[in-house]
Amino acid sequence: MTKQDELKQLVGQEAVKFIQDHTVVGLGTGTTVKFMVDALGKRVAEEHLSIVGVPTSARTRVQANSLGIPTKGLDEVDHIDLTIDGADEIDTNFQGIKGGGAAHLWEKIVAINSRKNMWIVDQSKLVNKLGNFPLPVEVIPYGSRQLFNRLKEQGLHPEFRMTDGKYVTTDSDNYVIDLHLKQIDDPEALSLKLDQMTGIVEHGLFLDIVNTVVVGTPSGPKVLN
Ligand code: ABF
Repeated sequence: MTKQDELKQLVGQEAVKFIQDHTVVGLGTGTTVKFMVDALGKRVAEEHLSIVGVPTSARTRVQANSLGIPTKGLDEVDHIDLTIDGADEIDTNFQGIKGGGAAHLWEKIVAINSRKNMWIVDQSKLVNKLGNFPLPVEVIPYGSRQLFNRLKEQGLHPEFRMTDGKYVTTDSDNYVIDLHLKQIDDPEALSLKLDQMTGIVEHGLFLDIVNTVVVGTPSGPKVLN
């Protein structure tokens, strides 16, 4: 296990301590969350916890179910008490970029329907300014090439996310375009601009969403509120 994975496992295990019995928990996506779900499955089995997980991706649902964690869709629960998710970048204002795993649409839908949101990250995700991580944008396939050209004309350095020569598709069968911006000086303004572009379903700027960040550091997990 790499040093980074050890930090991810550390925060995954720390995050699970915040889960109470009889709660509805939003389960994020990514390798850090994978460690958290593993730890949660252990707690559910050992303490016979009665919880419901609301997954943010098909792969998280499969993992949770395989560990005996009951899951429901977002519209099958009354509310979510706490969502625990990963992130690709978090700045000093607790603003984040998510979507490296092509799941940010469902993640954002679950997050805005959660009473509390927690991100679990290794310390490499903490940045002064967002943008070095390419900003994921989920787009409708129809007209996406025209949209790509429009993004390029606006100097947003778009690239279709591809794998093995094929478009990466999301759980909603959309495409992902990553914006290689290097630095985002005004995330709020960029968020508004992208929200107004027809064909864009959702972008990976998560602004004013998270309440608590658990950071894995060599001296142990740090809980930031
Ligand atoms: C997910 O967690 C994505 O939004 C984000 O890309 C990912 C972080 O990945 P990892 O935990 O594997 O570093 O929520």
